[in-house]
Amino acid sequence: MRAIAIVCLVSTIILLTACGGGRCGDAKGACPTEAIAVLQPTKGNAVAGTVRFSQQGDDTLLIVAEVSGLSANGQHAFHVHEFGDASAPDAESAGGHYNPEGHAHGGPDSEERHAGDFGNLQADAQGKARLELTARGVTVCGRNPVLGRSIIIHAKADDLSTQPSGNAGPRIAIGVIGVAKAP
Ligand SMILES: [Cu+2]
Ligand SMILES: [Zn+2]
Repeated sequence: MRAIAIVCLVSTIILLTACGGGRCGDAKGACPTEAIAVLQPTKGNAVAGTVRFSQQGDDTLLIVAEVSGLSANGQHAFHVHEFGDASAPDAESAGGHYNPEGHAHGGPDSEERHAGDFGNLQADAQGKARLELTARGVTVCGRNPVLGRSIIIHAKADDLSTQPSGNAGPRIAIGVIGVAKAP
């Protein structure tokens, strides 16, 4: 009896350890590592595109954004916001920048930054932008998970310093971050 109890206790501890840090997912035990957000324009805008998120190791994301409908040659702030709620026509329902560790606003390379601070997209003369970015301190569904939150694009550039959100102006597109189909 005692041996069985010990085996049970040990396997419970192993299970709990394996499920720590939000890593335990469905019955297969897998947490998704690939996510996608399909952008939809906010009211009065015409932005479209996709943003793909690929988890690299324990605390890094590779982000690939392909966006159209931006102002020609403009810079546009690009952040993860706290909520995956696109219900408001101006996307204010998405809340503020995703900031689970209580830092100040910054840019993707700043020492002090929100987890969701991804800097700016640079549009070309046709209003199209493509960005590949490696961001630290965020994952798809491990530490500081972006899954179920939203990606927002703003009308203006993020100055990477003004608190709390880089003086980036209105929200021109939003995409809710969901599980991506396996490539
Ligand atoms: Cu934003
Ligand atoms: Zn921020």
